[in-house]
Amino acid sequence: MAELKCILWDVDGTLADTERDGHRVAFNMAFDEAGIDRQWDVDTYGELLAVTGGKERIRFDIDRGDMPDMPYETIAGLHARKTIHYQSLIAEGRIPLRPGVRRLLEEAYAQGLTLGISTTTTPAALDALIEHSLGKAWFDRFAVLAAGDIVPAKKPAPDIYNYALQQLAIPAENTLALEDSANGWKSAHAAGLKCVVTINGYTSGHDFDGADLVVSELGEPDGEAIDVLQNPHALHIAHHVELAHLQAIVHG
Ligand code: XBP
Ligand code: MG
Repeated sequence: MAELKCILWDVDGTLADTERDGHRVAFNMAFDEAGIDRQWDVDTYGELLAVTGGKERIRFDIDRGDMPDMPYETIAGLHARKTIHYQSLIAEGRIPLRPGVRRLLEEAYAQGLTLGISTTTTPAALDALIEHSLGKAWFDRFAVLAAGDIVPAKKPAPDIYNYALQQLAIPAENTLALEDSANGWKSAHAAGLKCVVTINGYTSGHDFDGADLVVSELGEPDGEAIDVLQNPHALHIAHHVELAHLQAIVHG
C-alpha cells in the first residue's frame, strides 16, 4: 500500500483552459505578424493538439501542407514571438484557473505534500501562468518545474515525468499525476504514475481507458455534482474531488 507523497500537475488544460483562448490566439498573432497566410480556427487547433509542443505543432502543419515550409530557425523564431504574445494574453488575466485547482493545491501544500509541474509547455509560458493566474508565491511552493525542451521527447513519452521524479527523488508509486488529455495520461502512465484526468472541451472525446479516474473537473465543495466518466476505483466521489480521493487512488 503506497502513500501519496507527491502530486505532479500538467499545465495546459489541467491548471487552466489555456489552449483555445491562450495558445491558439497567440500562434495566430505570431503568424499574422510574420505575414504567414495561416490562422488556426478552434476546430483545426483541436486536431493539432494531437501534436504536443508548439514548435512541433507548426512543423506538423507544414508537413501536411497547410503552411509554407520554413527552416527550424524560422519556426523557433516564430514560436518565440508566439510565446511573447501568450505571455501578454496571460498577463491580461483572461485565463482563470479551473475549478478546484487552487483548493487542492493549497490543501496539498498545507499537508506537506510535494508539488510539482510536468508540462510540454515552454518555461516562459508556464512562468506567466504561475505569476498571473496562480500567484507568485507558487514559484517557491512547487518543488520542481519540469517544462518544455529540457527532455528529448515530449508527451506522450514519459520523459518529462521521469525527469520530475528524478529531480524530486520521489518514487513513482508515491506520486499522482493530474492531466487533461490522452497524450498527458499516456505520458504519466508510461512513467508508472497513477493518474486522474479532468477533461475539457478539447479532450472529452479522448480515450482514457485505464486511467484511475476521469472527471469533468476537480470541482468546488459548493459547486454542482461533477460528472464521473470513468471510476474503476468507485470511490465516494459525488460532488468534487478531494485530496482523500487522490490518496485512496495511490493507496490502491
Ligand atoms: C500542452 C501542449 C503545449 C501547448 C503549447 O502541453 O501541447 O504544446 O499547447 O506550448 P501540456 P508551447 O498540457 O503538457 O502543458 O507553444 O509553449 O510549446
Ligand atoms: Mg494538458
